[in-house]
Amino acid sequence: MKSYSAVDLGASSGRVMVGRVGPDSLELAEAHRFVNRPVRVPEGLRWDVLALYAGVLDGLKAAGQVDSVGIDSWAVDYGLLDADGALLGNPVHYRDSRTEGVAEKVWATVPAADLYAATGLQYAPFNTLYQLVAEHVTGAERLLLIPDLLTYWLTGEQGTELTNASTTQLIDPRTRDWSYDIASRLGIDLGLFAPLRQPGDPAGVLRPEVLEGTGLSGPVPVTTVGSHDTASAVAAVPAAAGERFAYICTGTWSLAGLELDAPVLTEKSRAANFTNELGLDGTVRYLRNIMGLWLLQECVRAWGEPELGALLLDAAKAPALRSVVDASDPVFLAPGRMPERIAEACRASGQPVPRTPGETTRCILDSLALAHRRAIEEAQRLADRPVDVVHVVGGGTRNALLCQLTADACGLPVVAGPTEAAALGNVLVQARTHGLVGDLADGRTLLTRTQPLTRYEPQGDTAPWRAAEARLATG
Ligand code: LFR
Repeated sequence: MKSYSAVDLGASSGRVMVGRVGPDSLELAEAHRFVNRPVRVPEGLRWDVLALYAGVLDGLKAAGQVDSVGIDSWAVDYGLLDADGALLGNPVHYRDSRTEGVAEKVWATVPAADLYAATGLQYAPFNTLYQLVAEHVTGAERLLLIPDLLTYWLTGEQGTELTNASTTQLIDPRTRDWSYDIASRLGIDLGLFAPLRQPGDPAGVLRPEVLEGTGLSGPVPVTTVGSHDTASAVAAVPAAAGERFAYICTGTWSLAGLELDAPVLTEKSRAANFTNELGLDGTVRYLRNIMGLWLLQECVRAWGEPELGALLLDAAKAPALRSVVDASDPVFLAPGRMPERIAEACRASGQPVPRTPGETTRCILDSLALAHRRAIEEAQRLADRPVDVVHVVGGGTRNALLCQLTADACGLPVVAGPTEAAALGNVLVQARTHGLVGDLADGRTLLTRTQPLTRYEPQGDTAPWRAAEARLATG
């Protein structure tokens, strides 16, 4: 048996999990969980990255002695360092408004079609590329993506992990290397980035001060994992050998799509705003970003944090598919006024406005299930890869209503679990470096044998979902 600490930072909470892995066993336990509370200061929305680092250190201490540590987090955001390696300011939150209107400026230099052909990345205002153009970086020597920044603080070593680097929109998904041409046309200095690292590569050992602060005895290696949380989560999709599957990574976001061997860079794919992010072992995550449970989190915040269980019961009783919104629409990206914004969207498309929190919650869950359906249908068509089952992983697996609605909307069985998929994918990559598991498929087989999964069969036919889809298209 070996033990691994998996640090997994999400947009609303961070956790340090301990995975214990043997030749035919895999157990995951939570050592420490802490809130990730972005802070709004006069200049904008910022990550409190020092609080996150403190949470990581507390977590490593609580986890105790392990054979290795791996870090994953949300994508696209970064810290800038000076020539001495000191952090220059708090990392900017991807929901900050500084990238508003930046894409149009970028497209005047590099047309959107050229950008997609070169990078395969969806348009999202927060892609690192647009953030860098908005920021006009001066005075920085180094840019480290969030998991790479924390790895640097833990080990003193710098690198740029590939799966997360692919979300910058500066990577060519065919060569899996930098897109030198795009960077030079936009005047982005790729020298800011540390050398690329692959999942499985060593990332140094915990520094003496870290050992002292956490009570661990060295050397404790840090292993590069799929440091984009979605890369780690997809690595932990418990697909059986040969299964034709789609996946949905649920949490603050819903990331719905397929695992492919090669990117899809067609004009149709660009028009449908599908992304080609890089995964483990040469795979491509072909998916669409859907706003996810963010919509509900923001409503719950606006309603003064009512109890979620009661809200979901009310939602289950509320009339189905009465009103739906486009849950992929970037209008829902920024924080604030979410119940009002959802009401406005319903009104604008000529649908009844939800009146109670229960009705609004139902509208959100129906809208998410509908967006899941659309993404999975379109991904199959665009990639010419039919599927038989949808795997739902991540925090949304706890929401039985969402899982059932997703099965109904897709007209496909949903297999829900594991909930801590990102941490499990993180652990599996570390275990691989010790030879405890083989390739991606072996890791997945181990998950199917060791993790509790719940199956939801589709109920009814998909006609009401198709009708709701049509309503949204013409609204
Ligand atoms: C999910 C995620 C998504 C990415 C978004 C912003 O946590 O990493 O994959 O598009 O956050 O970074």
